[in-house]
Order: sequence, then C-alpha cells, then structure tokens
Amino acid sequence: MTLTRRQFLIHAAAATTSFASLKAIAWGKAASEFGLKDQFKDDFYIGTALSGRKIREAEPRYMSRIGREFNALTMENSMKWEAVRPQEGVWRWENVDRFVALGEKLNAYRVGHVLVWHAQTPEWVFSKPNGDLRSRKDLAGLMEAHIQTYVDRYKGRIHAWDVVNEAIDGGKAWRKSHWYNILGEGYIDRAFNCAHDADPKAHLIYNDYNMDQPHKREQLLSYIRRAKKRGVPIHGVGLQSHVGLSFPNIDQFEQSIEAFAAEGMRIHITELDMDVLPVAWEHVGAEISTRFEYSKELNPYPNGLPMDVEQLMVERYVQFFKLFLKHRDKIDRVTFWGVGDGESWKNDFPVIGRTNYPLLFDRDYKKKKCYHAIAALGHTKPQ
Ligand code: 9MR
Repeated sequence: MTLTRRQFLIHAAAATTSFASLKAIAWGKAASEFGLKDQFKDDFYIGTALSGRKIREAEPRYMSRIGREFNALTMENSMKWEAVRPQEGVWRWENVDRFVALGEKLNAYRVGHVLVWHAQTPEWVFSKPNGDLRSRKDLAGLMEAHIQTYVDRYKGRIHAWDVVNEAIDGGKAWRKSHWYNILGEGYIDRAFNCAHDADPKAHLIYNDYNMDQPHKREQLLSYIRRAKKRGVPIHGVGLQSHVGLSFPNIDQFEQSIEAFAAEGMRIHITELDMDVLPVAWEHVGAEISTRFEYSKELNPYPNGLPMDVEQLMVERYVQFFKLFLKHRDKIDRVTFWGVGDGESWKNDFPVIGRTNYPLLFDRDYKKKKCYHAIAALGHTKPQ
C-alpha cells in the first residue's frame, strides 16, 4: 500500500518516542480540523458549488464539510436566471439570500453564477407572449435591467460574478444563441459594463468549458484584446475544468492559463471535477444539449471504483494541482463543482443514470484518496 505524505509522517512520528507519539496525536487532531482551504491558504481559494436544497435543509455532514474545507462558494443552480426570475416581474431571492448569508458566516469568497447564459434562461426572456422573438432593443433592455437589479441587490456582498457564460461554440466562433443572434457580439460588452456600473468593486469573469482547446482560447483572447481597448471591465477568465482521465491535454491547459494571464486576466478554476467513466463518444465538454443512450458498458462501476482507476484519478488530480500551484501567482481560486460524488451532475451527463466518482468526497462525504493526495501538496501545515 502506498502511503500519502501525510499518512507517512503520522506513521513515522508514532513509531518513535512516546513524546513523539503524543505530538503525532496532537498533530493528527489539528490536521483533522484543518481543511483544504487552510492547506492552500497562501496559494488560492478552494471553492465548491452548493446545492440550494442541501443548504436549505442544512444537512449536518454536508454543512460541516463546507465549513471545514472551503473558503469560496458558488451556487450550482440556484442563482441562474430560471431560478431567480422564472417569470417576468417575479424575483425569487430566498436561495440567494441564504447563500450570501452562509458565505458571510463562513467568511468565504462568494461567486455569483451566472448573469448571462443561453441555458437555464426561461423562454420569456427571448420571446414575446405571442411567440415572436424580442427585438434588439427589448432584449438589451431586459438583460441590462436583470444585471442591474441583481448585482445592485448584492453590491459589496458578492465578490465575483460569472457575467457571461459559454458564449463560444465548439468551433472558432461565437455561439449562435438568442443573445448573439439578436444582439450580436456587443451583448458581451454590455453585460460587463452593466455589471461594473452596478458594483464597481465586483470582480467580473468570463466563464467557459474546454478552454484548453486552441480555437476556443484564440476566440476569447481576441475578444479580450478588443474589449480591453474599448475599456470593457473584464477581470478574469473562468476555466470550468470538467476534466477526465484522458482529457484535456495538460500542456494545452497550461498554455491557456499563461495566455489569459498574459492579457492581464486573473484565472479562476471554476467547476473542477473528473469524469472517470468510459468515454464512448467524441469529447463533448460541458455542452449540456449532448446526451447518449445508457448502456451497462458505459456504467461499469455501479458498486465502487476499482483501485486501479482510483489510482489513475489520484495521479491526474495531483497533476492538475501541481500545475495550479506552479501558476499560483495567476490563479485566484480553484472551485470544485460539488461536494460529494452522490450529487454530481456527472452521474447524469452525458448519459443519464450512471454512477460516477468525480469529486473529493464520496457519497457519505468521506474523504477519498484524491483528497489526501491533493492535501499533501498543500503549502500550509498544521502547527
Ligand atoms: O451542475 C449543473 C447541473 O445540475 C444542471 O443540470 C446543468 C444544467 O444546465 O448545469 C450544471 O452546471 C453547469 C454550469 O452552470 C455551467 N457550466 C457547465 C455546468 C455543467 O453542465
């Protein structure tokens, strides 16, 4: 059995004098109250995405993991347009208020996800009651009023916003969403300007998946260069990082970190998780419209992850964290897309009903091997 650096140190300390054993016990106790957020406190925030239902129900194991391990919080779904503003004139603030209050209680960095996205945005935003698409003027007005109301309400209480999400399509072009089709590229500038007007201190992020891919990287770099000349307040790039055992290519991923940072962008790893199930399709990133039919071959580990696959996962997570640490001067935050494997979206994407193991905590919120391997890379150790 291979011991992690931490386990090895505890074993080694316990094996020497009785004084050393006592010290090891004290050290172990401190370590158990010490979370990832502490391990990396001199490097970057360690974040997670929260479930609205779980924080409402305040499930104790869930809440204690959040409090101990993370110092940056995002809502996984409850701050999206369809959740906060399902109908025209109807705002639902309860979940967002609860999120902000929890973040304040935990003194965590709070991220608003998301202001402008093509998905999880109700149809009424784009179409008039008679079904016709809205005019340019109407849609621009609606978008600006949305951002203005939302960002202003939480001014000073939400540190960073994912202002525009996934505006680039699979090719080297803007996604042909209603936003783009009706408003053109200018909607991106408008969204950032408007968020900045509503809260000039908020950190404003463009967030997308597969940003390691050169054509997506180039598309965004070219926009950032143009936008900066126009004075658009864009401060950071969110690399979602829905990674797998065999993708992305880590060198290309690194090139993206370097390229965006060279344009003055802060880097946020915004939605990290690792798919460990067979990839029986061409790599689709997080394109949520993609679905594949269920088959047993695509769901090989319903009763637990085999050790050899888990070991690959550990090595891959370590590889990514070493990269993040290498670029700690550029990276503000590393956020995992969820707490425990049981609630990960990866159980249902891109095949519904699988058993996946993408996160650091298992279905009972116990630490997995990848947790310990990552923690062992942390700079800060308990005294
Ligand atoms: O994790 C979210 C999942 O529960 C939702 O069903 C899905 C629907 O669009 O959105 C997931 O979160 C997405 C995030 O908001 C933006 N980047 C891709 C994420 C995974 O699809």
